[in-house]
Amino acid sequence: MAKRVADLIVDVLAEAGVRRIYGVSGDSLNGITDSIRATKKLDWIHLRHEETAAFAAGAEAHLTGGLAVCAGSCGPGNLHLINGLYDCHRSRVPVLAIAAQIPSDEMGSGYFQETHPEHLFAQCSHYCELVSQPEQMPRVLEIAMQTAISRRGVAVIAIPGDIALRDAVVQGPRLHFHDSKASVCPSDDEIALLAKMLNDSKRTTILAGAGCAGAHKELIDLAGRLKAPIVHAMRGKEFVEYDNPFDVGMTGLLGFSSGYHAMMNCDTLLMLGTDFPYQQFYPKDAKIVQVDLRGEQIGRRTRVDLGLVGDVKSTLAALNPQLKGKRNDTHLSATLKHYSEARKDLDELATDQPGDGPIHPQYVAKLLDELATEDAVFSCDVGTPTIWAARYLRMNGKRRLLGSFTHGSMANALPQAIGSQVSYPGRQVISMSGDGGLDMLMGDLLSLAQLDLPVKLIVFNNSSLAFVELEMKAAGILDFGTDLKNPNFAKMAEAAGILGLRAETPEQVRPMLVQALSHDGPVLMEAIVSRQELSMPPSITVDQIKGFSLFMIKAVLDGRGSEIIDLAKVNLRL
Ligand SMILES: Cc1cc2nc3c(=O)[nH]c(=O)nc-3n(C[C@H](O)[C@H](O)[C@H](O)COP(=O)(O)OP(=O)(O)OC[C@H]3O[C@@H](n4cnc5c(N)ncnc54)[C@H](O)[C@@H]3O)c2cc1C
Ligand SMILES: Cc1ncc(C[n+]2csc(CCOP(=O)(O)OP(=O)(O)O)c2C)c(N)n1
Ligand SMILES: [Mg+2]
Repeated sequence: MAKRVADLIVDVLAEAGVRRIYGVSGDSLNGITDSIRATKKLDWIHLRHEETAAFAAGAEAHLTGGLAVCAGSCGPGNLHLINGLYDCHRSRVPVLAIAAQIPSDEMGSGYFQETHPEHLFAQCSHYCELVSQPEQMPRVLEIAMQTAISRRGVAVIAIPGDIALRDAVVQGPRLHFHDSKASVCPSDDEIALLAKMLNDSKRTTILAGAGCAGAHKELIDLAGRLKAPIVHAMRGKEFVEYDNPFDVGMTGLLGFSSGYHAMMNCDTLLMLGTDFPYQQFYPKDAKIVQVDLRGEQIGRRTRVDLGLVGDVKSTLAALNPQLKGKRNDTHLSATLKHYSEARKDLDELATDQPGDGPIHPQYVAKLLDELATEDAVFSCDVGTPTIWAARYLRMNGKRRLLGSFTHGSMANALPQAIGSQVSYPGRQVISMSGDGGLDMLMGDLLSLAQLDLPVKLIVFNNSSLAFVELEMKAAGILDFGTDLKNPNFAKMAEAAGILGLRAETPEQVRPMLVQALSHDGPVLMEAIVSRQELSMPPSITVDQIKGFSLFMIKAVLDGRGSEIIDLAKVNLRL
């Protein structure tokens, strides 16, 4: 039988090492799904919502470093991919999206389900093209794949269902995909200039981000030579924090006061592979050096005195031998001391309190960290679970941490856990979900049972959109539109064929987590956690204090005095 374009697509993907496609089927995708069924060269990961498919593919790409693929049927089917694709694109993970299109002879007529994916996805992709005849294949597909891999991000092909069913003209792949490992090093002159700046500095602080992946040894060597504390940005946590005697925590609103002060008190800030976005957390007077693989990243977040294009590993390999002389370690020891105090304060917030509660979410997160396996994969929802993950999960070089850190979309954790578990069936995968986050893409709870994915779904049930509530309070406005009237999630999980557990008191948390983590199948464990758990910025600004007292006044005027007492009860417990 003649090969169809759909078969060619499957061949090219399989040949390039792609193992599966995440998606929801539909008429215009029939050619492709039928070819997957018949050839058995790829797995079809059948989900309930296309947004889940895109997030799941992004998680696979993040963990493996390789290309992952998702697909949606024409019109609304592929439109549902969009939020997940934005996340993948902004996180710079290589993902190919196949957006099926309406019949080619109907295009332009306003036909049933007609949209224009090549316009819709233009903003969240490096490449986005319509396949309008078989002769374009596999070239267009291969360009899309090559672009996603080499520029790291999303590429989209839109293909009408009828074109996928036509006979292929070219019969096989024409490209071998090679993940380039080229190294990029600044010039000798630039390295010498950087070495001089650092040799002249008395108090250097390093801000290390996700671009330090694979350069741990060089980074630690550098910090030792400079006697420099290392602050990390959130996406750098999994690559920087472990086996690191120079670690002083994260900075930013969710960070540690020690990370904040280490940056504010340095005379030279060395930014390595980071795009830490918050301008107000950069020092005003220090000299700033930024090293990034992408020249266009330099100077985006702060003024920069010296910007170098290079990968962290090669740059440090060239730089480190040029850092000379004995250095005073006053700055380092002061920041390390500060870090251990800040760490202690946060750990004290993460204890259980026997009795009727409340369960502190920090306690759940700390126990999760303690009980999870050495190579667990964690995902955390945008909302307070991101805070608990940042502060209480310890990375070790084998554990991984996924979030929607750049795009900042809710409901990422469950879909990312699905993609992680599908790609690593033997690993423990833990989703730290908000109740609001779980609600948003709840349909794919059913996928855990259907696909028999032993994901450990831990729900921080605070009956609210708590992070937003906190933002509203900090901004001095009354919280509004943040209540969640929740079902019993554990019972709901049971009804879906998933083990459901519900911890209502602190004493229940540890035994239930042990049970959940050792369960041989999917499990949802909800913990009824306190709602008003403050996660204060490392340095509380006058404005923020103003905001809080304003909230108090408004709340009192509004007759909500009891809420302030609740807030005090939870937070003044030290
Ligand atoms: C609710 C919420 C709150 C948050 N609060 C905080 C917070 O308080 N603190 C915080 O830190 N983050 C916080 N984040 C995350 C934040 O938005 C950013 O995503 C994060 O700080 C960026 O981390 P990064 O710089 O390590 O990674 P990225 O933004 O991914 O930047 C990595 C940089 O490294 C470069 N690069 C890649 N590879 C290499 C290489 N080999 N060599 C050199 N350069 C390379 C890239 O070009 C890029 O510029 C929060 C997110 C959410 C959702
Ligand atoms: C898709 C989307 N919608 C809205 C927001 C704004 N937002 C950020 S965090 C958050 C609340 C999350 O609630 P939940 O998952 O319950 O976590 P919590 O903060 O309560 O722990 C909201 C609404 C967002 N980031 N993404
Ligand atoms: Mg919530």
